[in-house]
Amino acid sequence: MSSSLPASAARPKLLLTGAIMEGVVERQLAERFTVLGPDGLDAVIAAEAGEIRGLATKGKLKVDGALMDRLPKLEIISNFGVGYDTVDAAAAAQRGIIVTNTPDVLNEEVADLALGLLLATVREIPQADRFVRAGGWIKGPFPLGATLRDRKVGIVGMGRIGKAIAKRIEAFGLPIAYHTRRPQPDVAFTHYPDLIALARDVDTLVLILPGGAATRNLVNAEVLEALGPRGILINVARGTVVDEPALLKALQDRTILAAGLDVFVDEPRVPEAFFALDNVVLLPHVGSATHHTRNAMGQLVVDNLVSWFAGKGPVTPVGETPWPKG
Ligand code: NAP
Ligand code: 8YV
Repeated sequence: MSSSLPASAARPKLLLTGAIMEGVVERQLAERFTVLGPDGLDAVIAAEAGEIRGLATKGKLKVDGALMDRLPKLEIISNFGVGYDTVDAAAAAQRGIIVTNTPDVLNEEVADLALGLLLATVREIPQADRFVRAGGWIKGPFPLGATLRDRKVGIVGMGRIGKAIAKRIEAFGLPIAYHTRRPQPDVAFTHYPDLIALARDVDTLVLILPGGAATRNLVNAEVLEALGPRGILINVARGTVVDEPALLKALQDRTILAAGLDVFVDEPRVPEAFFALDNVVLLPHVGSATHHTRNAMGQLVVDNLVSWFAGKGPVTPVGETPWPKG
């Protein structure tokens, strides 16, 4: 891998693994690069493998070591999204390939959504809306329900977005504690190295940490049991962080009170058993889904590639592939 640009490579070849954002990403990339894919991806890779120097990707398709090995000239993988659990960043690092993501520009948006989902779940806002539409109010009042007032919130993940969520929860006047592997030096909340101990001491868990092998099923039956019958689980992280069948059972058996889920294990397929439950609010992974924020994320995907191929290094490299190299 080399960061120097030969004069003949004025338009480096880029592989697009799927649609990202036509207006913001694809159009700008097409102005500067020879964009290959996403149609006929396999055939394109077979024909152009030795020429592809950049890759832009979003979500679904796994960018693993096997794919990287098919692209011997690959220098950079630019991921649309701050979470890059579909990109094997360790494999990229071993091969000297830079990985970039889209941090910070979505912090406030995702935090807003997390609080919206928390309120919707505790106060049953979608259920109340359905009640009015179905003519239920004519027959009698909507039943009294749970409150945010006496809750203690545990945040799992206290990074960029976790801190933006904490700021909002503080404004609601609720005590906060958190679980991460290492305590955060710049927050005053109580740190729990043990997630089960945190779940036992709070009644509301908000998940905002990366997906991938290291966090798979972190929130399992034991954690849900510790959270208890008043417990509310909000997941705006990744579906894989939660043992989905265990959560389903806890909601069905009412061993926790309710859940608000923006993310699922096999998106966009949501297990149908959730649809029958009135104690869960389901969203289609919309944490960052506004024009404003998706535009900013798309621009960062482009900026990383443009900066790299101008010889200026990546703008937002991930931790596994630091720049300048450590
Ligand atoms: P970040 O700044 O890197 O923060 C990640 C936090 O998670 C850190 O506090 C980290 O602390 C903690 N963490 C990492 N691995 C952990 C583990 N194994 N156990 C416990 N804690 C762990 O990331 P961010 O920008 O806040 O984004 C967080 C995640 O939110 C993303 O990776 C993505 O999955 C998700 N997300 C979802 C949406 C959506 O639309 N729903 C939108 C944006 C992001 P330690 O390293 O000390 O453990
Ligand atoms: C995106 C996200 O919707 O940034 C993330 O990690 O989960 C969301 O902002 C997603 O990455 C796009 O596929």
